[in-house]
Amino acid sequence: MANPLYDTLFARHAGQERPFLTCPEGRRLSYAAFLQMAARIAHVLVDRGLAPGDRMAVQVEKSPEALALYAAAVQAGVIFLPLNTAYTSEELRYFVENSGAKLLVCDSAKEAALRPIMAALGGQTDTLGADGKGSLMAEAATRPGRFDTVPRDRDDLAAFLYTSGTTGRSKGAMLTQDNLLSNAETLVDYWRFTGEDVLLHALPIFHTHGLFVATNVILAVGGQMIFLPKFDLDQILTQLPQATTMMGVPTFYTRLLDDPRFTGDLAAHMRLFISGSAPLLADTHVQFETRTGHRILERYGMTETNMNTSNPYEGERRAGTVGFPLPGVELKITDPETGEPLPQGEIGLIEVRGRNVFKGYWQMPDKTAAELRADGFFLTGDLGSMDADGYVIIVGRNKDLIISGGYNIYPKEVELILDEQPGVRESAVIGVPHPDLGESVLAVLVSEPGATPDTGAIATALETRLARFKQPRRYALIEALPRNTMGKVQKNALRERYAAAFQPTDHAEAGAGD
Ligand code: MCA
Ligand code: AMP
Repeated sequence: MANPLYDTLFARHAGQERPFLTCPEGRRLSYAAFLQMAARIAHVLVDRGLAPGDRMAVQVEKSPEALALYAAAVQAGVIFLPLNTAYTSEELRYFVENSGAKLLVCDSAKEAALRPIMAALGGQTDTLGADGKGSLMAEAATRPGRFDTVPRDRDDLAAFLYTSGTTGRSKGAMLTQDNLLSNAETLVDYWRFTGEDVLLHALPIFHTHGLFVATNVILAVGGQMIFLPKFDLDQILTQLPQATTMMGVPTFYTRLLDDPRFTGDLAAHMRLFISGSAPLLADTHVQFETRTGHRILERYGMTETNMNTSNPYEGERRAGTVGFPLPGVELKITDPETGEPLPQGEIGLIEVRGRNVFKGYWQMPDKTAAELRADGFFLTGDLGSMDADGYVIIVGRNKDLIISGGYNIYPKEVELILDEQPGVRESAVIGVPHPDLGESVLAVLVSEPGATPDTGAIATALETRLARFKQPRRYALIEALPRNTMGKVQKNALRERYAAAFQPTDHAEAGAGD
């Protein structure tokens, strides 16, 4: 095939008037219309000087045009680099600089701040708003609705997704056409997707979950999506009767369960509910089944690997587990110290290998070598075990990661900025249980002698430096951080101490925050 990803997901629907996207305000787009839009955009990318293998950074609100930009990148052989809309200009600067992106497509509201950054790096900027308007689509409107697809190989790169690291600097995970395609095809079979499916899509499209898992699976079968700009409980309840399937992070399910309008009747016609990106509490699984009769299908993945494991479509979906390794994915549990496989039932590091596993981190050979073994096994940083029936259970993380509402936060990145703040001697950032988001961010600060850090002023200072979801929601002042004999901060002790900080009854010691 000339361009396996484009041909399999997109080209096969050319000219088809079947519906592809429905938006809540009533807008509908057929496959034919969507592909024409993508072709027009692909012409603009080429005219902007983008060649196959060049990077295009994209920080735009969710819209059909934003999705067509992804299709256009694949068709033109350009590497697609989607970025969270919550990132500040300062965060964005790093991503475009590190990736060497030649073009940035951003919201017009951010253009004034971002255009100079791109210009200084020798790149160009185009705009695309939530309403589908801006310089990109104005240009695209003047271009032909057909574009000669650029040939690509299965091993060529299709996307960079940045994922944070323990050092605080994000790493660009390089994903090939084959990584994305093989995983989409596996998931279609495993979850029994067909062209009859209508997916209720309320996830952001700048992460693996919403962009690749949800969208690629629907594209692979020629199904439909109800394309919501974001998770909105009222809209979900209104649109659910038209859908057959939904994918979400656990917060979607806890919010649905908290609403009495979400009844068994409303969900009765649904074929499948899927959850991932963060642990689904066994309690949520049970409550959901009690309310609707549906067992949520939980699966487990990562930016670097796409999806690794899934509970079965038929057969028992076991609460508190992430199911079995997917076909084509090898999974082993190893001793974190020695790397040796552990006997069944023991807890160790989860390692995975398969066509789904990425090619490495962009221009970071040392980090790649540290996490991707020469034999192809990737060290996920997740700790888990396998039960006697082969179900994988994730028990924790070896990596210092917080997952809030499905978004990842690496404490080091936040701590480095907190440590610069007046009156702060040192800091420790931890994730503590949160009823809505699963985990939320709490910062523990140690004062400089004689100083009292002003947490209000610190919170303000962080606003321009870090995306809102990474900013601590609570601050606590402490005499000294607990350390072990090696001098390492004992975050477990802090997590225990502040475990109730975000619980509704709030007996927390921590102050200031929401
Ligand atoms: C928004 N805010 C958040 C989050 N989202 N704060 C902490 N954690 C979050 N996840 C902040 C906003 O900045 C704002 O702050 C306030 O919360 C309300 O914003 P709003 O937009 O109304 O938020 P929301 O609609 O309530 O969003 C929560 C959400 C959303 C629905 C859980 O974050 C979401 O859609 N998450 C999905 C993330 C996802 O797709 N992850 C997949 C990663 P303020 O009011 O103070 O200004 S891919 C992955 O992990 C792997 C590969 C996998 O396995 O899938
Ligand atoms: P990311 O690197 O942003 O893609 O986040 C991937 C991480 O999310 C994984 O390494 C896990 O720690 C976590 N994760 C994803 N799915 C699940 C799940 N079903 N249960 C528990 N953790 C999950």
